[in-house]
Amino acid sequence: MYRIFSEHALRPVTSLNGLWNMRIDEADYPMLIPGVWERIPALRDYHGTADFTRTVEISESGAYLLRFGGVSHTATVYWDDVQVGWHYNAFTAFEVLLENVSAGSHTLRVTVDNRFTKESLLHVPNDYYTYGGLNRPVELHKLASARIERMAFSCVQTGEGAYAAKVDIYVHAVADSPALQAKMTVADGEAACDVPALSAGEKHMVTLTADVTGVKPWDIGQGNLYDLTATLLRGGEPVDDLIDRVGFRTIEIAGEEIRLNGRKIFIKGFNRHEDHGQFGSALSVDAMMDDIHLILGTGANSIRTCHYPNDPRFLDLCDALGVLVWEENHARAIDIHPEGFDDVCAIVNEEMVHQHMNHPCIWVWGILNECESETEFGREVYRKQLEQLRTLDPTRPVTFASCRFFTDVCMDLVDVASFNVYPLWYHNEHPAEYGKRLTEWMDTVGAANKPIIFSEFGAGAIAGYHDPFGRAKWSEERQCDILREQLEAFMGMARLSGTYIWQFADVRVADEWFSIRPKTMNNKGVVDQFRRPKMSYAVVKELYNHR
Ligand code: ADA
Repeated sequence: MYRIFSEHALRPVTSLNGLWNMRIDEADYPMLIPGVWERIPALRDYHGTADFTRTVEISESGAYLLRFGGVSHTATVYWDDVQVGWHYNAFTAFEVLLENVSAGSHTLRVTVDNRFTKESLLHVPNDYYTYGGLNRPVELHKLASARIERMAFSCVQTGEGAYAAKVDIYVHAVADSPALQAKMTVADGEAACDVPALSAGEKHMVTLTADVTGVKPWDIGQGNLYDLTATLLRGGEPVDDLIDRVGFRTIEIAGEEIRLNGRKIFIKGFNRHEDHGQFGSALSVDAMMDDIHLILGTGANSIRTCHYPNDPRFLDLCDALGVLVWEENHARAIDIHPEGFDDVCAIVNEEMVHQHMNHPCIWVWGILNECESETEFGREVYRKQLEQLRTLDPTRPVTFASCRFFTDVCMDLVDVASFNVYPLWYHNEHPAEYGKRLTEWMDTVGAANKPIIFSEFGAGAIAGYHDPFGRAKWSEERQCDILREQLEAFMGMARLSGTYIWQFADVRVADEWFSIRPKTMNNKGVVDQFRRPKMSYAVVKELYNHR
């Protein structure tokens, strides 16, 4: 399912995962969904379109909702050969409302396109791979005349184990709906209010607050979660429901400090792509869990979702295991000038925050990794998107990872200043000297009195390559040397509030990057694409466990 727990006790939800038929150029392939076509050897390098089709049996006529966790990268959805939906970008979910569906057999078809066209502004040839398929779960919901579209949870601490919980409940009238009651329970708190009569299609938001006591805070390694249940009732009879899992914690930026539950913390993280040598971008929950165990095994406490919103099931696991997450929108060093770029980013930003803001693991929102933050044009793009994030979610700090060394003009716009640095890999200045020089400059251009994070650093190693004559670059030994020098330097810098190693695992990259990426992969992982640890895994484990 879309989450690792059931979001509905009342609303009937059917999983549409499983065997679909995929057709490419008159050829038919059985495809297990979630899945990407690159898992079929003959289609490993296929860039194009494919039709994914399955039959859906409807037992009771009425209104239904299709929910796609992610389709890579463009989806056109047909119901009985009538187009009913469209979505761009593989890393956020989307819904399709089906009204007046008759009982019987229906055909669901999704035309998937992973080509790099001029319309594709975010998925471009890049240092990660754009797979093709239904990379996340698919669900069918049976709707009543009114539904809870989503909830937005936040909390303020009022005492030891005591919080004021606030929940915005977004109601959507699927058909004309008489007045209802909305009710919310979380921990030992509950609240209710009236919802006015709504005409079909109308939406209405109500806010409920409740004091909770005796809760265990969510913290690093303490994934204390509580079911948040919202219910719509008519005359005391439940009409619809929505269940989420929330955590009670506080994140605040106090000068140069990042504070979790009032305590200064140091972020020890990894960058992790949704990519696996066996699953492509459609990792199973088991594979996600194994990744988290491997990351926690080094003593790390955080994961950066480079460079796009992650699967909600992965975020659920980070919630449950107490792993801090830097989640960011979908962008990696891309052109921000094309017409429509602002609009497509605004959509991804809204989908990311609306869909993921209740995850306690997310401590910061990021945008536009290594984009044009050194020009006035770029500054306006960053300013607008950071402002959008703050409006969508005033409870979390915002940041972005820059690579505009000594030229960035956006450091004053963020709550946390972050840079991607690669001393001893892309240049030879010693990490301690480079880090000091860069942070001192950052403090003169807007980062002063803010936390600074080095959001990427690392080195490449071809898994299994051991230089017989020394410690050549791309040998595992050299990766150990470089990561050791970087980590010892950066973790010893009082000015830094955190480090994210680039990167957890080797990942596939676009074919166009072959000439600068051996094996057409980004080989800076401390484990290979099948999660086999390199020698550097032990170096990180030694150093991340020191602090
Ligand atoms: C950049 C970028 C990463 C990756 C890295 C590298 O910092 O943000 O996605 O490409 O460089 O491996 O060089």
